Amino acid sequence: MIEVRRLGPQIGVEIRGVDVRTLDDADFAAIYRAWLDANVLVVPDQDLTIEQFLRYSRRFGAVHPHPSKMTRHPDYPEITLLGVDKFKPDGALDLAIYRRGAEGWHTDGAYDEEPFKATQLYALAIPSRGGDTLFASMYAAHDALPPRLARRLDGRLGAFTYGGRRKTTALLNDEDRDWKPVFHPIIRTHPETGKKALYFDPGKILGIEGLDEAESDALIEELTGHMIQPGAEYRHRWRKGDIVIWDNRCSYHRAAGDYPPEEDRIHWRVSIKECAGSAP
Ligand SMILES: O=C(O)CCC(=O)C(=O)O
Ligand SMILES: [Fe+2]
Repeated sequence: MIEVRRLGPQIGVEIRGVDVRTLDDADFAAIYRAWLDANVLVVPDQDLTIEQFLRYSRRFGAVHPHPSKMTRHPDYPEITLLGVDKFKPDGALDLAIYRRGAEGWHTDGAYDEEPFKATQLYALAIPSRGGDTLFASMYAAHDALPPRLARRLDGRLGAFTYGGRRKTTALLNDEDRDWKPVFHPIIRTHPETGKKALYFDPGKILGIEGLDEAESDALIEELTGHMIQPGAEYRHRWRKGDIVIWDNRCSYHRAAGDYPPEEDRIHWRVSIKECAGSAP
């Protein structure tokens, strides 16, 4: 029997009593609907090989290799390794690895022509304390926009690159750092739920089209303050064997980035898009 439990007041749902290796289409459809409804889906207690994790991930969409080539699994380019090789040869902590995803609230893949539909993580090793992942609803952020701001954003496009205004490209190879900006509406309608979201990422946005730089920077600053709404968050405390998938079209997330660096926190991670495409 599948058990469905809400985790947060607006986002987050946990499914128990399933083995994702043997899930039939009807049960998967129920899980997929629960995910669309709750934006973040947790399936605990799974015991997977890479092939099994990839097969399950492909039921959500097309799994694409992440642009950070240096953190790809050597044999499976679609798998990104989180938390692996976090010490440099001289013993220094590599902050780009250790604090990946912890620099601020964001959505994954806004820098892509076809932004990521979802990101899915599978927990292989979890530290004794810290290392949570935090989530928040973009629908709530949109719905709480003051009408004046919502009118100002209506129809506006944002320009996004991998490194954004700060050019944060430490995880990219040199040949991949010159990123061509892509454009997405800041108020974006979710293609499956039809609901509007504040689609915005302060770390990857370069500017808002049609505004001069100072106006655009001020608006980005103002929007950053609207991303997180009280009552629309969920904080995930990881256990080994957890699978967590989040919908990048309607949720923000960030890593807490606070676990003891000498302990392991390792995940397999996949980037999922709506459509199939070719690996770079
Ligand atoms: O490690 C985490 O908790 C999340 C990191 C992150 O932002 C990501 O995988 O996209
Ligand atoms: Fe992320």
